[in-house]
Amino acid sequence: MRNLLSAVFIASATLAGCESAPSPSAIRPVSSAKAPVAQEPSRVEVGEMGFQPSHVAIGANRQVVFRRTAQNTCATAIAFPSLGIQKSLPLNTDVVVDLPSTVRGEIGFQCGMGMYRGAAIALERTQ
Ligand SMILES: [Cu+2]
Repeated sequence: MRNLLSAVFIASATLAGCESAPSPSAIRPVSSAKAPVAQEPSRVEVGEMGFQPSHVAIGANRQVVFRRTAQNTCATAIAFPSLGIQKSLPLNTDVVVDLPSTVRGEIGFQCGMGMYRGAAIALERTQ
């Protein structure tokens, strides 16, 4: 009888211990790691025929990714003359251009020598 009582006592103490000591992860609110989804940067491929697409809309993140995929193109650099931005375009490498958050409307870009031209169209910020 004494053994049974002590067994019950131990069992209930163990249960109480479990209930009174929740792990920190159990009370932490579920994190919304997926939300909100960051906007994908707009992409422009730089090939033998120039920019594809030549006109690209950019969103709130104000980013354009250029990727040169052709060896034989004079567009080995990307320039945004009105913003004083110029970056070289290594072959098959993503080059991210961050435009100022203040830009609005159509912002022209071109290859290093100005033969190929295009434009990024900055949409109004949604927030
Ligand atoms: Cu060129």
